Amino acid sequence: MKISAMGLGFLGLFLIFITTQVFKFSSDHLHNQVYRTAFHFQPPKNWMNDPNAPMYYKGVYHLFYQYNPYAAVWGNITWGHSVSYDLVNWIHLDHALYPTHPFDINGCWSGSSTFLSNENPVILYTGRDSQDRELQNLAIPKNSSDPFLVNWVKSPHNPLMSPVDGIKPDKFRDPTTAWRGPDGTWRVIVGGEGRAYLYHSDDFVSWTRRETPLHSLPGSGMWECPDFYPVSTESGLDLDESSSVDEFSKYVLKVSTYPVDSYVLGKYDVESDRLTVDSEFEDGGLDFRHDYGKFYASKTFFDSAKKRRILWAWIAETDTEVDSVKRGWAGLQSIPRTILLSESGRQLVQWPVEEIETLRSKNVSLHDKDLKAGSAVKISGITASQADVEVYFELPELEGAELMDPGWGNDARTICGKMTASVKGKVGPFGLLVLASKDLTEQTAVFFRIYRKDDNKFVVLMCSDQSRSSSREGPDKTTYGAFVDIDPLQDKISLRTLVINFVAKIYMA
Ligand code: DQQ
Repeated sequence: MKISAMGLGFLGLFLIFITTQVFKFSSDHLHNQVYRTAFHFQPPKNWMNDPNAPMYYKGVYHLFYQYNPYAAVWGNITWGHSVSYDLVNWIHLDHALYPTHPFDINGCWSGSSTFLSNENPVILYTGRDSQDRELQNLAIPKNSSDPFLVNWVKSPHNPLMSPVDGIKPDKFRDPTTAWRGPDGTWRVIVGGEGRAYLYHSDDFVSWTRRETPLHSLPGSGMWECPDFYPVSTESGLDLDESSSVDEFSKYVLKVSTYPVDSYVLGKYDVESDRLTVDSEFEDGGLDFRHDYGKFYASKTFFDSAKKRRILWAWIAETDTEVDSVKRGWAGLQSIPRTILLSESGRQLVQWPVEEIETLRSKNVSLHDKDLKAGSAVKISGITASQADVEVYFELPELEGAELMDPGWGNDARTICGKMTASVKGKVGPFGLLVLASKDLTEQTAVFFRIYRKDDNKFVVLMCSDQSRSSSREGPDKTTYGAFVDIDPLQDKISLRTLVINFVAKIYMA
């Protein structure tokens, strides 16, 4: 397998600096299984989906996750639990929550953690009862002096919130981290159909629903795994730090509507509980997403150790159920990412946590490579099935860029699907070929195209073409794409790609 930089159809000069790092393999014998990842989070076996209640407590990072203890398919949902000192190496513990009571007998579904005080973390989660009604429940650590928080006890007051007063019983789930207003009252939101229900409580046990949801958009489907948090241009903010939310800060409301995680930015007034959004979900084609590939049910937490906000998400790898069962596992978690508000305040920016760089070992660099139309530069000396690639493309002139066809609309993914890596253009495609077989019949192209718009501005389209990622029939071969908010006349195009057997995750700086 190899990685190549390609300049298909672009006449001009690129300067590329490539730092390719090969990740060290862990000695864990499971990593010898073909296709298991060595640096994304995975439990030793079986099915995993949403990340739940991530938190940092007494020097330890915790990750809980939706887990089937019996098979590599979704079902019997319990909370798996793992801990880490560095977000890279993980210790797998016993399940934290599993179906035991009428209020969660059909599954312990997603939820979040809240610190009632520094020494007092708790979990709110959704339980499904025998009639598949969704109920919100509380669990507390049995021994909060244990940094691993191994044992959890379900509150005798459960369920705390039930689907009454017109709430659809099977569309009421995934409580967020709660936050406390200056009035001392706790607030939390719960996902519903096209809305985020808002609840208040003074004691964290007795909750009252507010008449007005925190936000709603009729017809937008079930809002799974909502997430609500403040962001700033420079630092991560804790939910309770509402006082530090100034002109450089905003609030994010993220909702997961399968299979996409979208967010809106806005100002939130904690006293009136009013969220005023900058633009609506899917407003004029501007649908902001946490990611444009397989990345779902994401959840953030505030890392009090490094004062940053970290984002996790479930990556459903693209294979078939039959193959998952044969392999014995399904699902991984994204590399955790730090998340901030962009300088412009218009969108979020993310980057893999710095700890991931400790896995870099062998380094291969290429500098000042001139990429001609149809040419490819092979990067040798590495095993490309696991690599961390940084590339910078410098574009000398964009005179010849084609006009973007207005008939194409705003859907980058559709354009990428039409204009695949093998379709020549004026400025692009250029980018990387990863996980390519010797004869290039198998390859995943991560590439850019630059178009001119009517107003003579340029737009940068970024695509990830999986149509040739596998020669097998089963795996999903969707092509993904997004427009990237950079000015190619001013900025170099910089691309970071984390490559593993199953997934290539791409970050733009
Ligand atoms: N997964 C959980 C639900 C959530 C969904 C069930 C999102 O709580 O809405 O496993 O992937």
